[in-house]
Amino acid sequence: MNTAGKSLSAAIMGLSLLMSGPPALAQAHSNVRQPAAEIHADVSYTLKTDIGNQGMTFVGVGQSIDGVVNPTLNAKKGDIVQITLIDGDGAEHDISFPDFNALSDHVVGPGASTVIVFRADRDGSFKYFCTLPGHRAAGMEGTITIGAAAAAAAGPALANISRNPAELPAPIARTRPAHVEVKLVAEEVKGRLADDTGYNFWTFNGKVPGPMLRVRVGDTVTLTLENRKDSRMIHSVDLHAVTGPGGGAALLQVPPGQSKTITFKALKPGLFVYHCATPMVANHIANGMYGMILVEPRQGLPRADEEFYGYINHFEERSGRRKGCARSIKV
Ligand SMILES: [Cu+2]
Repeated sequence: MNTAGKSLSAAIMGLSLLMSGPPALAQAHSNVRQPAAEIHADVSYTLKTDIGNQGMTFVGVGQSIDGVVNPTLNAKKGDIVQITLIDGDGAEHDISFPDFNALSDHVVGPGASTVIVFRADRDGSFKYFCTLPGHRAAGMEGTITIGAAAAAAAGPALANISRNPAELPAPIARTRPAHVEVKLVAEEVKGRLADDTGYNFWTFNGKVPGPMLRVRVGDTVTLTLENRKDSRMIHSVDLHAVTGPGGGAALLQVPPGQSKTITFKALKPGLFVYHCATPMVANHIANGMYGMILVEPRQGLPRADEEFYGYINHFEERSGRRKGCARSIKV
């Protein structure tokens, strides 16, 4: 995710050669300064234009805004803000911060760039956009927040809900079946999907994927699913290692604030998925409710130097101009 723009690093390194001064309009306002070498910017951002399936947009390059569409820029009151605009699509564009009388030169042609510098002399949230006819309406608009508004917009830091791939149970050393107890907790948690973007994940045990379960053929497994009191949804578990109805899901539909338990015998060796199987099932899975159960064969598995556990999933942020909500999800 957010890989767009990374290939531009070479282009950015060469930017000092390409810097052009602000246009005539800018010189009419003392607020806007020529980006001469002696000016020290307190905050600098690079934006690259893009025309794609989200319409026309600015895409952040580098720092915390890398790959973010129409990113919210932040500065403190009094900061000298430097904006570098790169033409990423070849069409003609510019960038304007009208509240600070800052308007860039036009950029035309792939890789062309320009720089504007202005002083953020007021607190608040202000728009930036491309002034070419129709471009703002097509999506080239974002926000810069200055001062207290910036702190409020940033909000509390969002937790990383990704499970550490090194977090998995050790290989099973015993040679006889055992009775194994497993507890899963359905938790709906707001976590970090990308910089500046939170998402309400539905999880097993607070992380995605859910914990890896590890048993041996012949083991008897007692599995308890608790659904936290603050959940909004019913949740369940369907283990593909379980041959009973719905892989256990028929007995494990758990309303918020309750727990249910099943007992099953691990009959077949293999690596099986488990997931929430509460309608709409695909929604519960896409929101993070999946994991794996490894049923080791009687003789165990060949030794490995290292073991890792993970899933690849894919979230797409389609919100474009309205960052902060990821709407369309594929797993
Ligand atoms: Cu669920």
